[in-house]
Amino acid sequence: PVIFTDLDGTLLDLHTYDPGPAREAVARLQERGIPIVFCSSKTRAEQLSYRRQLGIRDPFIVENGATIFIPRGYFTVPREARPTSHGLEVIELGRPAAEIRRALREIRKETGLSFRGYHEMTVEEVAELTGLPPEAARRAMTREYSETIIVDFGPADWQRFNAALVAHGLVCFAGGRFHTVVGLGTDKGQAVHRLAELYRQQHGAILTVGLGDSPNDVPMLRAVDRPFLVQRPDGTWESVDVPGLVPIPAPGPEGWCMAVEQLLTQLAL
Ligand code: 2M8
Ligand code: MG
Ligand code: MG
Repeated sequence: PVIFTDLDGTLLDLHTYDPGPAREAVARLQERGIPIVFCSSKTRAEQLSYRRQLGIRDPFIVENGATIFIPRGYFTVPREARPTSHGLEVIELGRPAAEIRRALREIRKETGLSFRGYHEMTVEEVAELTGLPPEAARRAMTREYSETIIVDFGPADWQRFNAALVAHGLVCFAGGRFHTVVGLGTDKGQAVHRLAELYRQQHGAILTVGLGDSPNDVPMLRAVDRPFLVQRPDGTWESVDVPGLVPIPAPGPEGWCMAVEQLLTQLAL
């Protein structure tokens, strides 16, 4: 199998950003040579830091499906990727962050709707808002293919906002707490399909597994053979429509462990 996993609220605790008990489950997968592919709204800088911390060397999908990073030499099959820094190859699927930020400023003028992006805040503000230490807040702000926004308007204005986004070739996804804007057509699911195809070219048939907690995980959960949904910290599940979905009766990293346990038992691994 290949595991595609969300980070915040799934592998990481939504509030402490720590994998806690999931470290052990990560190690169990690694002992069995099972790839763990991060698929999150987090940036390249943020994900590199967690990969280092957990000793994970597999490809990773950043900024809500906007880009795939692959360690050089990981696949030997031909692929449309170009070399970049840190010994990585990149497959860009989304739009550059600078374009997204420019369009968001235009949308604000056109609609009069009130929202703020990370790029309009100080490191201290983002740290305060997210509960991340300043260094980690800086990594979250180093966005290459998306912008995270905090909206200051009610449900009635969402239709207008979404229409303006589409007119500018953009789309917005709800994460665990905030909203992240990416290029239209970008989502976690299409990145999973693309990367799963590379695994298939390299290894033949593979079983794909997905773990998530939030609405932005739905396209990823729909793209995999075995979709798992962990609980929110309050012990409820996000209401999502995914065929074959397995709800796990525990939140975040605790649920992550239970899902891995279930999977390894089912596959007799
Ligand atoms: C944003 O992601 C979260 C998790 O899905 C969200 O949208 O609620 C992103 O900006 C991410 O890069 C950042 O680390 C996180 C901090 O909570 O917020
Ligand atoms: Mg999440
Ligand atoms: Mg996420």
